[in-house]
Amino acid sequence: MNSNLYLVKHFRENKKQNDGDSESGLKRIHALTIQANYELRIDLEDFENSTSFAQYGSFGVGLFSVDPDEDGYPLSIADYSGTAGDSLLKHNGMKFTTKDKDNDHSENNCASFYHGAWWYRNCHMSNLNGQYLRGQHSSYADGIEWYSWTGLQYSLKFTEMKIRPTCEQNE
Ligand SMILES: [Ca+2]
Repeated sequence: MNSNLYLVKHFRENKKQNDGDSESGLKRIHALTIQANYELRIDLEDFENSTSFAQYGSFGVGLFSVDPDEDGYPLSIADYSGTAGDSLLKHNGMKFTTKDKDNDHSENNCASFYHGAWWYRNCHMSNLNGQYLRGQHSSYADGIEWYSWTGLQYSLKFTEMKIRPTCEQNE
């Protein structure tokens, strides 16, 4: 379980760096999540030190892809519970968009437009790889946003995505 957590952390760091690097992180997440049913927990913290979380009983990327890289690592996500509200189920089925790879449903590139990399639709309810804008900001949706908790003009202080298998059979 610890190694899995590490991988997700690594995944986040990759995504924070450059678009090209996100692929190796996604590749690892894919390799894990095709092996068993994984759950995802997202922890959030604002600048008043309030915390919340969103948990998803089922999470994976590229689960049905013959070539996940070619396919853009589509997100499979279901079964929300938590205190942050759900800001990710609407992204279910969406491919990962970076500034280099436009896989979203917008006529623009959502990653360029909102300064992140994510499973954008047209464009997002959450943007956890957005810019670190330190709380309330006047620009729109280009910070680290989780819509159902703090809206689209509040950039969170801390976020963390963790996954683990829901049964002990694998990994
Ligand atoms: Ca687009």
